[in-house]
Amino acid sequence: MIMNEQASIAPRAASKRYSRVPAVAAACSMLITAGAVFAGAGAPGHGHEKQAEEHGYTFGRPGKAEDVVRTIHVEARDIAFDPRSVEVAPGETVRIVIRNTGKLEHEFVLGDGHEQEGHAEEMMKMGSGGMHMHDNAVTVPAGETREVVWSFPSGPATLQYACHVLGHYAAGMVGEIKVR
Ligand SMILES: [Cu+2]
Repeated sequence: MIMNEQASIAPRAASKRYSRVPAVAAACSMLITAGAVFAGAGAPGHGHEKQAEEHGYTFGRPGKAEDVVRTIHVEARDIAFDPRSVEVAPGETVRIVIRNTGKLEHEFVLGDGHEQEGHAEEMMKMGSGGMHMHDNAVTVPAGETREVVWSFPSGPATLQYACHVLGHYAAGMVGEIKVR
């Protein structure tokens, strides 16, 4: 009974992956097949694609360096972003370079309102020593530079970039990304 259920679930999982990432699926059809077999046996999935799926980004996806069409520079100060608003085209893959010119550590978290709320909650749970390693978020120590490569949604949207170091978001350390 259980084996039959697993056998019917595995092919669906495989075809779903295939439709989401045709290039990867084509290059790694052997691995996908093997992955489906392991999924049927109850082994956990792994990798970038799986992480994005689990995280459920609703505001685009992690970008690939080779797809980058332009670079946007954002300065993180004590306590604000400059500029406070940027514009990108729908579907565009952009490299965002964040330079911390302040004396405090800052974060750059890209997302919609829901994502910002979730991230703020995570930071509260972890306390002031919390660190984040997500595709859409970086921690930028004072005097340093980090980057995020992001593929924006194919339709119009309004997103945010925010710093969730305790008190910074409330102090107005947030910017707007207009996708249009
Ligand atoms: Cu900050």
